[in-house]
Amino acid sequence: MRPSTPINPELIAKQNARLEKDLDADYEHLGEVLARQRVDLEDLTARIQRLAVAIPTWGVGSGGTRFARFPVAGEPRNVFEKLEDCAVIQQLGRATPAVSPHFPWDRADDLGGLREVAHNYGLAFDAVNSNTFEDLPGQLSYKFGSLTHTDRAVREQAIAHNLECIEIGKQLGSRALTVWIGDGSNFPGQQNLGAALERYLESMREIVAALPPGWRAFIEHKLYEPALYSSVIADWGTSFICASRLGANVQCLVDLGHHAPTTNIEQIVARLIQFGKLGGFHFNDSKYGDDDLDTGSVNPFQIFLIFNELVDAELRGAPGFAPAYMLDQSHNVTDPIESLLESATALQRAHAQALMVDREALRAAQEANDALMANRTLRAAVNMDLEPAIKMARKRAGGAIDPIAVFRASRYRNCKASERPQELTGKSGIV
Ligand code: RM4
Ligand code: MN
Ligand code: MN
Repeated sequence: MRPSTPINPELIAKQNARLEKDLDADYEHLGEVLARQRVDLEDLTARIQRLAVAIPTWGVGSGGTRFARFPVAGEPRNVFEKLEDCAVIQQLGRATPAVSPHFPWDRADDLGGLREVAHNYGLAFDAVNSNTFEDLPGQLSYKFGSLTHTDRAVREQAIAHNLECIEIGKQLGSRALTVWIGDGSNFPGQQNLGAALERYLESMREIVAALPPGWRAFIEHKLYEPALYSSVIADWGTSFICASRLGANVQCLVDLGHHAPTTNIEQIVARLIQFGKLGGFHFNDSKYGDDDLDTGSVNPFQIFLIFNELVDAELRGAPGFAPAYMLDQSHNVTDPIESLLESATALQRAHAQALMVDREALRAAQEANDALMANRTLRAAVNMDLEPAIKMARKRAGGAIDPIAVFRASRYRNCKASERPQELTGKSGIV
């Protein structure tokens, strides 16, 4: 069956036709520039097309803060409507063929039907995210923790939820479980720091034992929030040691916003690659903390430096290297569809720039301790305008040369505003 297309393909074709001539000229020129550097543009374009980034289902709704949430008109009200928005992003941008669901937020009675709907949009399911940081009516409370709670009954409930997520994931065709817990403490002395981590390992052992063959579990660390004095899985060191203890199918997930400002994240990435424990990413950008701003909007150079490590690992065939790329951001003042389109492009750009790094020159400069030349080699790649390759990759894959322009011209948001009347809940919160 042909994938269903929420945006009229003729609109994409019409808009592309207007931009094609300029793109062809720019692409040809870029080809000449790259040829001078002995780089094949067609090869670069093909590599750009191969980068796949998953969309988080919670990202297509408006985000918010502890203070308020200002929903965008026509935002999705359930997982099926979220899939429709993800399909728009994929149809226009062609870099996001998978969706990462979050349970119980995305609960659906007919999982087979859900998988079918995704399939018809040309979408697959990536890592399943569990949620033991919120209470559900009638359940034991996670106020004082979940997988690390002092009460065995609460830990068992949290374990059971993760097992259910694996079961759901099996039916959706997913092959990974991402576990992020908010567990920790707000007061010095509140928690026995060692005992809490012991309980975490004990709980995770049960979850890992239930992973089907070929599945991975990703441990996501986060410095602070909701726990404000100590978090059980606060940093990559804790994440790494737990992943190492738990087995070969457990790896670390790096959410860019989950570190102290000024942390050298690319070095963390290099370490995890070196020891075969890099599971994947939640990409976003930040200035102060877990801001969940759009990827590449504040510090695109950092994303490039991370991709510099990733490309290096790929080129040298680092063992166990198969990171899952996902976005995880909160769109408080923009249209989430537009933000996610821009963010996926930011990742393609950082990836393409990293592919342009002259690895031989870099190695030579490093060997010679020529710091200036080494840094210049990196910046030479960043300074290149690779937009024609990114646009061509998208166009050839059936997407829009200018996805935001097509999205706005489609009036999709206005249509959804009348099709999806919202209930005013007055709820604040991160999602
Ligand atoms: C957390 C973390 C998790 C995400 C939740 C919604 O801060 O980033 O990945 O599932 O937010
Ligand atoms: Mn995250
Ligand atoms: Mn986060």
